[in-house]
Amino acid sequence: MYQKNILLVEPDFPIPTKSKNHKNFLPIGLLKLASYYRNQNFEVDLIRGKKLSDKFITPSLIEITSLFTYWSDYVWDAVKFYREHFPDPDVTEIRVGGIYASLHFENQDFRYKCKKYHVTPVKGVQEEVENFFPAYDIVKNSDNHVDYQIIHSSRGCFRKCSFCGTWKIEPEFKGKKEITSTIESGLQMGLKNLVFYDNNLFYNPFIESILKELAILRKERKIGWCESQSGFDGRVLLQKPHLVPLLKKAGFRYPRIAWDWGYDQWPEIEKQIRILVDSGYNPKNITVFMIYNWKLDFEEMEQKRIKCWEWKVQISDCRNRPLEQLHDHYKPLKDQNHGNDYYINPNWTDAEIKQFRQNVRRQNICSRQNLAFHSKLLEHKKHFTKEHYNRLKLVSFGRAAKFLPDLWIPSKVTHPQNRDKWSVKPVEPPKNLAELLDADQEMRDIWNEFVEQTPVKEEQIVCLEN
Ligand code: B12
Ligand code: SF4
Repeated sequence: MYQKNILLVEPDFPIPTKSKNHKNFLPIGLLKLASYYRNQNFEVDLIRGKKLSDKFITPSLIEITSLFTYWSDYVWDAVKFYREHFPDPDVTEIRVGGIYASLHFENQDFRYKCKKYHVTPVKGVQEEVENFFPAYDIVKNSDNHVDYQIIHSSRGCFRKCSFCGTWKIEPEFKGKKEITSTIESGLQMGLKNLVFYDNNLFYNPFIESILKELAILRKERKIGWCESQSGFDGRVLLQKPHLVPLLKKAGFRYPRIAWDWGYDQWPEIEKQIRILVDSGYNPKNITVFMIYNWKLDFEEMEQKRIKCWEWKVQISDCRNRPLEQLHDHYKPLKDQNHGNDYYINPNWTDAEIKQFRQNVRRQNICSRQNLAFHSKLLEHKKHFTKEHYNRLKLVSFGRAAKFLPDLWIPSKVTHPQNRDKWSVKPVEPPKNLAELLDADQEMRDIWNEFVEQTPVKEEQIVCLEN
């Protein structure tokens, strides 16, 4: 006999349906709560969006999770929906927890809304819930293929960077001594891949033995790949480079490091990348996190970007969204310089933010695909054949630019055309592009010579001329 009916709610966050079960957006906090309540023999249902349960009519408790502060509207929208359906707080308690709730716990507006809807706010990590293995069975069914587990092998971060909320959500650093007991139930369910949500994985004093444990599990084929969502702490990495070969043996893929501070720090970052490369990581699979729309201005961020181009690593550009920010209506194609739609740092303009984002995106494509330049027209191969495409990739910038009016070179600082106004002009290729390409004898000669001399795979083609 169930004593309580618990409804667990993930608000209708703007996550595309296809990404709902992606490793970035599983409501992991709610899955732990589900196990915790099941253990007490309570009936539990998970709702993703605004719907009523078909398992029970009146929930005794509704647990609503929250994520980014700028998604707070979705949280209150869910609260309103459920409070309207279950108006009596003595019959149905509603609690809101998770990241936004923890970061805004003391905030007046948050408190006011909690009072208005008779909501109990909950701050931070719930120790009593943490020990329960997330109820992946709720999201794992024939339509959804979850083959990974989300893990925290540590909580907190001691660095306390001013723009970051982690040390407010998880104020105390706590590291696990071993990992097998945390993951073994998941391994039995076939969840072989491990996604670490730690803020600072390397800071755990037991990280070495955890990596060794993982390396053994990997050798025994009990686990697949591992990934750390946050970057590895570069300063710890430099002090303990021997962790990187262990990381590799443990099956960590796509290593990430952060370069949040000035351009002048590039030699340090270069050393960190070198350590990763020396342990067998391909630069293409290394990502450098960079916060922008922050203290460092556009010019300096561009210099940092170009350094990453020289290293041929990927950039993950993190637009600064302050912890106080309760909305974000950023639209990549729209001019939003008035600053009402999303946060713009006084050092930046909307056009610079969008330009930097675009530059990073184009550069990442070039690094990944070994291209010397980028052209959106080249991305959409509808205008020419595969051979034309390869010919264009082979010739000098100057020659290619004759055919590709939007050709862009990563190695140069690219400002927006107007610092105060963002505009995006659609670029059209010359009408008869294929014919023009065929008519260019020199380009055909370069291509033929290349094909004759270099029996390489197509994806290895880089710009050869000049
Ligand atoms: C992993 C992570 C990501 C992942 C996954 C996010 C996710 N789904 O959680 C990815 C890579 C997608 C990501 C992306 C970004 N992130 Co992030 N991320 C994190 C990180 C490190 C952990 C988040 C986490 O653990 N989630 C899982 C939580 C919810 O589960 P849990 O902890 O096990 O849940 C416990 C409690 O929270 C509680 N609980 C949870 N829900 C509920 C509900 C109830 C009712 C109760 C009682 C309890 C409860 O109980 C659980 C058990 O103890 C946090 C930092 C941090 N330490 O929180 C930053 C963080 C959330 N990210 C942040 C940022 C800025 C970003 C980016 C915007 C970066 C960027 N500029 O590109 C992007 C956003 C992209 C986008 N789509 O908008 C900021 C948020 C700032 C803000 N203003 O909100 C944070 C706080 C880090 C920071 N720099 O300050 N991120
Ligand atoms: S090192 Fe990273 S996780 Fe730690 S406080 Fe700084 S930004 Fe946050």
